Amino acid sequence: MARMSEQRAGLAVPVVWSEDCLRHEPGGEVWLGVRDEGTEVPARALVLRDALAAAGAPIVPARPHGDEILRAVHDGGLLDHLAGVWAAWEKEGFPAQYGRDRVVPYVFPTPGMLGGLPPRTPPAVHGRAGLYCYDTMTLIGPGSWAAIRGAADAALTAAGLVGGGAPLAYALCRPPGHHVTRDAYGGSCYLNNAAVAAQALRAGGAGRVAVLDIDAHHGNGTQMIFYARADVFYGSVHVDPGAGWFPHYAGYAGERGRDAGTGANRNLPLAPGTGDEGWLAAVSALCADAAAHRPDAIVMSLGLDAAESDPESPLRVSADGYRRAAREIAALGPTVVIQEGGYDLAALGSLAVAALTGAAEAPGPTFHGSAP
Ligand code: SP5
Ligand code: ZN
Repeated sequence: MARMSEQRAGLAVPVVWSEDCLRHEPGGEVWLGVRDEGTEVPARALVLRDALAAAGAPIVPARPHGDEILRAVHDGGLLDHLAGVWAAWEKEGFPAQYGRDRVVPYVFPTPGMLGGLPPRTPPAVHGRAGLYCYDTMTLIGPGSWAAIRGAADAALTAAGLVGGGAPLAYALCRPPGHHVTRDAYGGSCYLNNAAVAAQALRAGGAGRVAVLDIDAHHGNGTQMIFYARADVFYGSVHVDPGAGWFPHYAGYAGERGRDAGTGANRNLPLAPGTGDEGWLAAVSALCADAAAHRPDAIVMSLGLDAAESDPESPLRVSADGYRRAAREIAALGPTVVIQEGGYDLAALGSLAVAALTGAAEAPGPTFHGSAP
């Protein structure tokens, strides 16, 4: 019974976990023509899980879900490609005969290349590898699809908990997802877990959803999935892509949505070196904008790479900064937290505990509203 009281005293946030997330071993990233070790490694997930469990959070297994929500936010071609490209690559002998142990594209059918020609699906898998991918940093190996699908199931499970009345749930998604558009993956992401969670909340009866993205990088994928929609607001604070940071081509302040979605997109790019003060001011501005859209539910894209010690970004946010930001965001409504980036293995655990502690402090109403 000591155990139970310990749990009551601990972090009261369900941590949705899929063991399959460990099976994705990207084996590095090809950056500027050279294959580096890469920082999106399986150990990230173990560090996060163990720190949250030690803080008392219950670990909840991800439940398998069908493809319906996935196919609402993604092109079916992307899903089928991700599910099958490794097997095709292996069948062609790339790993065994040519030493190519991961799927890495080398030709990308950009609009400039095609000049209006009809889209084709090249029969050769090495030609097809670039069809749904926009960079060279996002490698695919034998266990990748199981992990990608497990991460999406974790997002769907957490969305189900919040849709069922929980004020807060966290999906420990790995690989992350916010760089994936409707039909293109990149940035160490393969399926957009945050967009999947938002769409699941909509399907579960939330009329309006706000996605707030505090990863160090702009979530270009989530932005573009909802860019023309009024029912899902997207807001992000991130390092200024114009200052030389991924994703380079999106994340600028002038991107405000289009058609019905005009005004429902908000970017607050920050200068490299920005710390707690500037970052939290931007988070507050974002929260005010999100609140004006009167969301019934919130998705928080929680990247922990804005932390000062992170090797992938020049922002300088502290653990206490994450705690305060997450508290303010979760106060907007019932919240599904989706793990995005964060690469300093020594800091990840305490950053996640700080963020979820802050989120749990928020006086959030639940989705179904059990108040009299
Ligand atoms: C989900 C997420 O955080 N994706 C990040 C994608 C950006 N990756 C950019 C990698 C650039 C190469 N890394 C070099 C590290 C030098 N310190
Ligand atoms: Zn990031």
